[in-house]
Amino acid sequence: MFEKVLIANRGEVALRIHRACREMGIRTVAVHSEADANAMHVRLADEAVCIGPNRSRDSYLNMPAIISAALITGADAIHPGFGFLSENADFAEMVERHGITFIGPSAEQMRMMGDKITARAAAIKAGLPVVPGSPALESVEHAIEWANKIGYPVIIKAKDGGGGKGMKTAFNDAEVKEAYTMARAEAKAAFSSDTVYMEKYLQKPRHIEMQVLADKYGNVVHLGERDCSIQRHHQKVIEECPSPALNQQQREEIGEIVRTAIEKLGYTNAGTLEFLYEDGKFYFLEMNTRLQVEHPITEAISGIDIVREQIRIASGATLGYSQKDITFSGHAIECRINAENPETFIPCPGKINEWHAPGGLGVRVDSEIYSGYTIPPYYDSMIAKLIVHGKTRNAALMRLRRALEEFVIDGVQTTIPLQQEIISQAEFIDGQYNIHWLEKFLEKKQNSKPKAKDI
Ligand code: MV4
Repeated sequence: MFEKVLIANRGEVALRIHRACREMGIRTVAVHSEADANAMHVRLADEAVCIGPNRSRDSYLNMPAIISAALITGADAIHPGFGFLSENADFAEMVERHGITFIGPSAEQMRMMGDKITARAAAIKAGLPVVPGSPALESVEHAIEWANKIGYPVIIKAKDGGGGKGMKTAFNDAEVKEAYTMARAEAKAAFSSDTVYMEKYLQKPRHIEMQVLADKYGNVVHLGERDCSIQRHHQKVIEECPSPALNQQQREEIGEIVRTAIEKLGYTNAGTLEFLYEDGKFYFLEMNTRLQVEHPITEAISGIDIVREQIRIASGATLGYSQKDITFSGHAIECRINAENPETFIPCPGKINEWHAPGGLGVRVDSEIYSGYTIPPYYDSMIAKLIVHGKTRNAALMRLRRALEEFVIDGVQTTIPLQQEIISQAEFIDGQYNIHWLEKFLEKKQNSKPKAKDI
């Protein structure tokens, strides 16, 4: 097992990784920007190294600085967390070249899944149900030809896409022409490549993802699904598991399909397969080759510490259990609490005057925040994750309502009022929502507000 792990991240996930390491008797090295010198994970880590100025590209994305910090402190492994360098295959390769273990899949696997076109091809080969789609589109004519082969509506996506950038829908030939040009231009601006491809556009799907764990010896398990359909502008707001849309048979079926696909792919460490789910069918979209923000809800219902498993797998340990040993109990829901105005979503960094996190049975709060902490303006606005677990979905919902009510955050605005509103809506309570539900709800709210001329 590793003796010392460097945590190449900040915020709550840095603390999450520190906690897993300490429980395994592993020492930790925190790396931080100048703005994060007083962060909780820096205080708790056994050692800390300042790796650069405030901007992410000068610090948390600064590969030579991070690898130097690992070499100087004698760390044997690096955990990248999520965001930043977590899905950067070049970084994983560079880490390994310096004799340090990258806690994650191989650079080769990361590269294959990072390119949406090769990921789709690999998924098809591995037997996953994939949305009907095209190879790389060579021209407008080629795009129109494929749109007619697939059938309208279609969506054009960037091969290196993420967060919805470079994504355009089209409902007829004329729209394909425009969507193709726009998608390429957006992809070129946002990513290094302007290569785009096409898929059948699903109009009212849910976003359901599957968590997997795989060791280096071909042992693979899935840890069930998470329903992440409650989102706005590609930012998840509430996640839950199990999905209210699936029954036990569907869950076991997709679980086994995913498990054998991961076996065939030879993928290792933790990963998440994203699907759209519509009319009882799953459609693979892409795979995330990292730990995800919402991993704690899976931990709640499976009892498995996913970060601990990532570290064990990277160190060469065997999983030590198989699918039949995994049992799920109850229901879990997570709220991502952001320091933002709950109506405009404008980030609200600043000083936390008072902080009281909820507690009690079935309540977990993952956060780096403490009273007197100042949220720097340079990074993501997520400041806490509230995770509740109950025997049934209704019990989890009641517990979430209670925990949100108990939360005291004074000094900055947060998304808590919005989350309280969402969980009191009939559609949410009934589990009847798709990926568009939250944005439609917010639109309705905006339209029902009195306008200046009406007052
Ligand atoms: C889609 C889709 C409908 N049909 N693909 C958005 C981000 C990227 N990861 C994939 N996305 C979508 N791909 C097909 N063929 C709808 C979306 C989509 C979406 C997906 C998951 C969660 C929220 C979403 C919000 C808008 C669009």
